[in-house]
Amino acid sequence: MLTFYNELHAQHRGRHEFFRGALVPCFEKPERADSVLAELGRRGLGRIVTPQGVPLMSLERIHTPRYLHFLRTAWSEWIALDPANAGRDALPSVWPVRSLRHDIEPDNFTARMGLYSMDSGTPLTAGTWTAAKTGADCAVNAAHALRLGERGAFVLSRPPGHHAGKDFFGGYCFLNNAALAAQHMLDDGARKVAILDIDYHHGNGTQSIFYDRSDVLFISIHADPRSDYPFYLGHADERGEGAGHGFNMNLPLAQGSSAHAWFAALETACIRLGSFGADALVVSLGVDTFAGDPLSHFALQSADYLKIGARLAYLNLPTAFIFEGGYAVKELGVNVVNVLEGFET
Ligand code: SP5
Ligand code: ZN
Repeated sequence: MLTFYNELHAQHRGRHEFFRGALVPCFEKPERADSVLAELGRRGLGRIVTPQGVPLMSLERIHTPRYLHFLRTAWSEWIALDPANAGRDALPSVWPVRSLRHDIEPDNFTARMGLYSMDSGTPLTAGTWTAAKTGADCAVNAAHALRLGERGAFVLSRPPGHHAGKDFFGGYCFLNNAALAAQHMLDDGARKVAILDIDYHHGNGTQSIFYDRSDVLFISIHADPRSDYPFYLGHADERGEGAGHGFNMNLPLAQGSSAHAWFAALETACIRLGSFGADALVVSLGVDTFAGDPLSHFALQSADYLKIGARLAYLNLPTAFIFEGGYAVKELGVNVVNVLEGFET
């Protein structure tokens, strides 16, 4: 399996996220990718490739030009407000909720941070654009490799992507790598692409991007949004709208669900994937379903990730694995690489 990786991911290095009235150290940190890279090396699982840069036009297939412009220029605007900001992360503090307007982009930088975000847990830093862009490059390159005949590809990038919508960041995500990979394959001639999101958190960004489309099936297994981030999307009754009706499937599970319950949901997902008839599969691979994850409340053990990979291989589709969440840094490498090894063998 080819792994697409760019060391510039480390340019995104948030100091703090806002949590219960305090700034706490970021969970989403460069050491996460280091853990996976080290384990890939130990197991010798295929080549590691630095991606070619893709044109901004590829990102505009998913994200709005206005949002991309904001992300590219945000850091320089932030430090222009006050030179001392160079030593601080940018976090939003005001949002246009119901009854407020979204159609006029304010001049004020803080107001634009709120317009283009969904939470205060996702710091924007000096290297955020560089890291997010090179991560998106990895995703598009991996999609291209599948179109050229590879059976599997792994996108080892950060920040993650599945919470980011067409014009907003949040949940540690800025550019939706899974959506970019799926769209690239469609633009390159695939007729139908499925996205299976197995991160602990619902992939609200990916769902919202494809909600009215029938050429992309989105399926997500995640913690019930009544109790867990992103809270406001991910319920079982969200099935898609218009032409997309029937092409969105949410499989929420209660906090504390067993590995057995999780694998039953995976089986439901695989049956729908089989009937869809996709030309390719994108997996949003979060391993925050691990029993030892500091943010989450599922019960998967390291050996379970081998079983996931094996089950997905049985679907017999060209598959791109996109790294999403997972915060138990020490075990992260083993858990992620177990999925890839289970897929390969
Ligand atoms: C990609 C991904 O997994 N994003 C997850 C975003 C979750 N954001 C909310 C985190 C809340 C932090 N809770 C700290 C609990 C410490 N016990
Ligand atoms: Zn997650």
